[in-house]
Amino acid sequence: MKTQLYSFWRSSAAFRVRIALNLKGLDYEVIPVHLLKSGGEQSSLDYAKKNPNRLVPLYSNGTHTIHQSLAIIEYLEEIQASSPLLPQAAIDRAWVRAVAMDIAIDIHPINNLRVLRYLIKNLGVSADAKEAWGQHWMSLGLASLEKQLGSDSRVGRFAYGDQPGLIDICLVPQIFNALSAKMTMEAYPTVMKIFNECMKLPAFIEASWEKQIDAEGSNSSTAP
Ligand SMILES: N[C@@H](CCC(=O)N[C@@H](CS)C(=O)NCC(=O)O)C(=O)O
Repeated sequence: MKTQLYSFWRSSAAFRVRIALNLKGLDYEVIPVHLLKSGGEQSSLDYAKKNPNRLVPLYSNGTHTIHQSLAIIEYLEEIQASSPLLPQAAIDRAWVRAVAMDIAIDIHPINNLRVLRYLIKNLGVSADAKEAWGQHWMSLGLASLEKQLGSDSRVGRFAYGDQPGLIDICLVPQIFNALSAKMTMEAYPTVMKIFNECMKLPAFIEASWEKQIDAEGSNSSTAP
């Protein structure tokens, strides 16, 4: 049975998994979950039965499901050895995981849709203040990333050497979000160099927002 990925075109976490599946050359079917329509399909009873966290992505191998993008990607790494996403040496694997977590765990969740919604609906925050919130946390995270990647000898064409891996998988969707939030990126030359290298590869291009079957156009105001 073909594996399935519950995904939303602008979801950063789903985007990560789409890139990993493409890099691994694994076939999969995308099941769109619209995060905004009718209050968000992720909150429907049907979806919540599949994933009580009410978030995308959700991966299914036909028998079992896995949530959490990083867990899905580690699973893909274990079942498909080709195109490794993690380095060989334990110390390097730890570094790659740490930098990937900086993005996926420290930067991304603070700007998630439900967090932004809570700011506006429950705390009465204005649209401008919400935007400032997003830019503040993203720029803090990106500055730290730039420092780390700009000074580490393990960085090559990609974040670790000359093959794309876990850091790149997390970095590219975050840059899509930053660009969409109209952030200026001059302060992050290493990050942007890596981003531009990644975006030359079909695995990243095919996983990107506008290539998704549920894409609605880049002017859409949907949050990531
Ligand atoms: N830590 C989770 C994060 C998943 C997540 O935050 N998904 C977002 C889209 S990027 C979502 O489904 N948001 C829906 C909502 O906030 O209601 C992962 O890495 O999979």
